[in-house]
Amino acid sequence: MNTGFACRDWSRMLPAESIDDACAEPIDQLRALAYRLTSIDSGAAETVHSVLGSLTAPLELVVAGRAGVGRSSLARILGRDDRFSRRVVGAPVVVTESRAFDVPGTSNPDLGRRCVVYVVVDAVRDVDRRAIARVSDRVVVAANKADLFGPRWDEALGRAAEISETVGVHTVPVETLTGRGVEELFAALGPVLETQWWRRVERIGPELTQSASRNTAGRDEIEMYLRSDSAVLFSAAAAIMSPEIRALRQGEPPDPRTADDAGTCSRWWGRLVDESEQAPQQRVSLIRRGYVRRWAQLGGDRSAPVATDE
Ligand SMILES: Nc1nc2c(ncn2[C@@H]2O[C@H](COP(=O)(O)OP(=O)(O)OP(=O)(O)O)[C@@H](O)[C@H]2O)c(=O)[nH]1
Ligand SMILES: [Mg+2]
Repeated sequence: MNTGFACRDWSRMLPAESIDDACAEPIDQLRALAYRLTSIDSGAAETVHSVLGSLTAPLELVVAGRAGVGRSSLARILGRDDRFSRRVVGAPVVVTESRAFDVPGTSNPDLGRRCVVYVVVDAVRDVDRRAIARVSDRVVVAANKADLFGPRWDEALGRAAEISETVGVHTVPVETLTGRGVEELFAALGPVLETQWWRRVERIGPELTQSASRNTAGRDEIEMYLRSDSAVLFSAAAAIMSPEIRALRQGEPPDPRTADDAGTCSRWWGRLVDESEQAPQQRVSLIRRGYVRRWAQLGGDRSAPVATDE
């Protein structure tokens, strides 16, 4: 799904019109690495193939909630809509429905690492709050049966805003009977699915590093790849898309258009590496490294380096 809005922050590292365009070169480079490794180190080649496979594996979206809230109706609508037959950078979106939460005598379902549409009707119970909190980085709440909130859509929007306030998660009113609100739900789900996809990209560096330590024959090729602009910028784009980084980005300098801008960005993130103890350091340093690469790509003067790369 080429949602294109809200979460275009990957373009700070991989400037492009669309997420598919942004990722085409990094994915080609991974394919080229797999090809080079085939004749040298089949174990390492297999790791790269499996990393590539993870990027196009289905992204699961599970519709969850208590019994009778409209899970089946909503899963049907989402599953049938052709916006969902599109892909997130090659990964198809697959809609499933979970067992009901809060059924006496049964345990609540485990939503795993999937993206979630959590359906509530009017009352939000503790069980809903707990379930939503557990998946808060990858969920949109659907306040279904909006027709029951009142005859006017304003009332549904107001109620959804109240629910959002209570659960701390984007909440969209929907009416699965009529399809009303589904458009807005799709719009809210795009960034959630894309964010989850970028988490796959975040696994590439660690997987390849591990493979390099195991597979001696392919080690040089893998390490050379990991140092390349393509690999650094792909990982940095993934780091910048991670929800864990969001709060830290307050006051970040604007999108870099010149080498100077990129230098400013790299110094800004460099200070976070030094100063902030709570910051997810690995992501922060990846982002800083990404800006150093952008600085060089934008024509930064290498004889007066903005910052070291490692
Ligand atoms: N008024 C109203 N009723 C709805 C709406 N959406 C679903 N329903 C009704 O709610 C009931 C439950 O809908 P389902 O889609 O079966 O909900 P579910 O969560 O899958 O239910 P179980 O599988 O039985 O737990 C059905 O009678 C639907 O017709 C809606 O937008 N407005
Ligand atoms: Mg059902």
